[in-house]
Amino acid sequence: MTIRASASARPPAPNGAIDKAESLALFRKLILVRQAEEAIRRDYFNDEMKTPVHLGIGQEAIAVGVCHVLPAGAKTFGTYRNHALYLAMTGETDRFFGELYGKATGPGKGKAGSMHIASPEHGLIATSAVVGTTIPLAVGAALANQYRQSSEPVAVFFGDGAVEEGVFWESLNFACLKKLRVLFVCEDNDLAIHTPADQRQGFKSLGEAVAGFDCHVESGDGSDLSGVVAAARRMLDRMEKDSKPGILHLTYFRSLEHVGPREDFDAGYRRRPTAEELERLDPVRRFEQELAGQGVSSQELAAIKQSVDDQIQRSMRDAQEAPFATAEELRTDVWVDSPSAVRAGSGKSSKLSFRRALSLALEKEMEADPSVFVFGLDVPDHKRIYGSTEGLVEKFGSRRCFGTPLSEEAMTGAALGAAISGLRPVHVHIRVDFLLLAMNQIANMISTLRYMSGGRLKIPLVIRAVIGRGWGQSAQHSKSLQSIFAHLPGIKVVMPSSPQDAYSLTRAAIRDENPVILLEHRWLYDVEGDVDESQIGPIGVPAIRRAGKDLTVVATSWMNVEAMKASEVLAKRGIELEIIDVRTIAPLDDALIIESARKTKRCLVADYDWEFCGFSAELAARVSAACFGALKQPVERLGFAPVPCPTTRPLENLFYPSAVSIIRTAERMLGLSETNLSGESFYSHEQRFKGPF
Ligand SMILES: Cc1ncc(C[n+]2csc(CCOP(=O)(O)OP(=O)(O)O)c2C)c(N)n1
Ligand SMILES: [Mg+2]
Repeated sequence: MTIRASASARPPAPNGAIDKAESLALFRKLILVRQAEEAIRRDYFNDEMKTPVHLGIGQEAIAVGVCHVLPAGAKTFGTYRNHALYLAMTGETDRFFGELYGKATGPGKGKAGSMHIASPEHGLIATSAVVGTTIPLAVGAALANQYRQSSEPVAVFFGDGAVEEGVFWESLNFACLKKLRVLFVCEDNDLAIHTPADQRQGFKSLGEAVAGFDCHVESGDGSDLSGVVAAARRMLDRMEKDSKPGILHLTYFRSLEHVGPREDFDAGYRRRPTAEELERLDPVRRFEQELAGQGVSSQELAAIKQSVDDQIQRSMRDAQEAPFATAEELRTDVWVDSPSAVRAGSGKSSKLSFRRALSLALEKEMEADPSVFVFGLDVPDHKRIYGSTEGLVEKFGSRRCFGTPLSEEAMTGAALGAAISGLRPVHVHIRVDFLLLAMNQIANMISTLRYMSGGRLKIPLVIRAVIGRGWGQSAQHSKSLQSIFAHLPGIKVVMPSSPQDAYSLTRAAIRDENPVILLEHRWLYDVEGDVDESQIGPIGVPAIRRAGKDLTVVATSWMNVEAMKASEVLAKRGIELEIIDVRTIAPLDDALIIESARKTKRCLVADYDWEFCGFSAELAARVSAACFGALKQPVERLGFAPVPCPTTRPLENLFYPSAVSIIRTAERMLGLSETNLSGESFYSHEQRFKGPF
């Protein structure tokens, strides 16, 4: 599917040297990058290009040289300093300048700008303004290649600053462990913004620092284009023969300020280079000299420069005149618009536990689609995430069901990389709390990538995470965080509360073309219920768990169990609660809830999360606005106490909202006296739930 103009189908000359025709092709790419960036510099002060530009003048040879030798169709990933990579991979300037001027003609329709520009159809899959963030995506893309038994490499470009990020080491570790063909290209200018490496790094060189990893390593001069080409070729050869990651560590000198069009040698953080250094470290001058040595005339070079300049000027003019995205474009490209998978049940059902419903859903989807795989920390061990991944490794093998290192960010990035490479990963976490370590990937990448790609990328990725409770789970093993995840655009957040939903919504989540986070309450795992195995979905629709006329109780996750118990108690007094299970937190379809609140004229939101800035506030606001005249009193909310979850049971029981708090709130809302609860046996899962955890 690649249309990469720069792909080199040419084999190297027999002695490994670059012949004249290849040199001229390389020169054209090099000069395209240089002249495009010089043009940006000149035009930037006109204030029409409203995007931060991280220019890479002096750095061009690295992307140009490496991309030149990548096989056609190979995927690449980059950073915010990505103009060279974009132009080397695409060879085109129309869409490039369209994006820089923020126009609808850009590959991201102006939603990406310079820092996030990419062109997946040319093999540049994603770039990112957050340092190190695309590194695990490349690992995921390489995992997808290995999964499909392809030996194609994936290249990721990053600066010397990125090797200080944990995600670099996590990604390298996993790539080495799995022997993935990832080419890690470190573009080293010794600076991260204005701070030199010796003030940031506790190691002498990257080569020494990675010495213990099972990968190929080579360092070189990134200003020397033919040297870069040769080194990249050597590295790809080694990776082809001995399947392992490769690290290409290339030094270079960048002449301009960190961001923007100016020189800043007088700013005090670095010295002005000498004329000799400038000559030696400028890849264009250096390559021109080499070409002269090969007998290329200055007229030939001038002709190439002129033709490149014509291309750039034309593209800039067109981009300046191109339209901006229309207002409708603001809200497009968040979701893949295809409807969520839905299949009606057959009416036949059998009793299953919530945990078995989960494992069966995974099994069915893995059977149905070979691109589905399930992975995560401890997924295939003997406990199998409380049995929810039972049987998968036996049935599908370790290619499709495997454990991971403790690397939440990198593994989430890898899942994303695999998803945008056409696989359907299901990434499992034994606690929601640990997802916070993956928040960079979730909030900065999974949530944004489709939008910034102008709708080109889709992310069929499922993240399953367990909500812990009881037995001293306390502050760091008990979060649910649906409000936080739902706050991020582009991510579906689903909270099944019955075995049927655990089954049907998991199957639908795996079939969804959008990223879905499934939050599963640990106590629900033992709940048994009828499951119709034919039913898939629906994601995005709440369910009435109990019909009633007096008060609408809208519940999430475990709060459905508490609400049902409350309804049994109140029914004895003739009070009928209508209980609605939200099921899908985002995107929220509130129609059923609003209809119910209009009918009962009272609404209580019982959310399994904190109240402050929480989902319950969102729902209360919506119901209040939609049912303003119909409500007999303000919407009420129940949620966690505004403290971290305590360990000791007496305090923990006060922390969580419960059937009792629902009953007391309902009584107050309905103007009833307090029911005597002394004869009631409240279902306490605590009594059934035995440690050690
Ligand atoms: C995770 C993260 N932290 C901080 C920043 C702010 N920042 C932007 S660029 C940069 C320096 C990165 O240096 P390097 O990786 O060497 O790339 P270079 O700019 O030299 O190309 C920093 C710290 C960021 N974008 N992302
Ligand atoms: Mg740097």
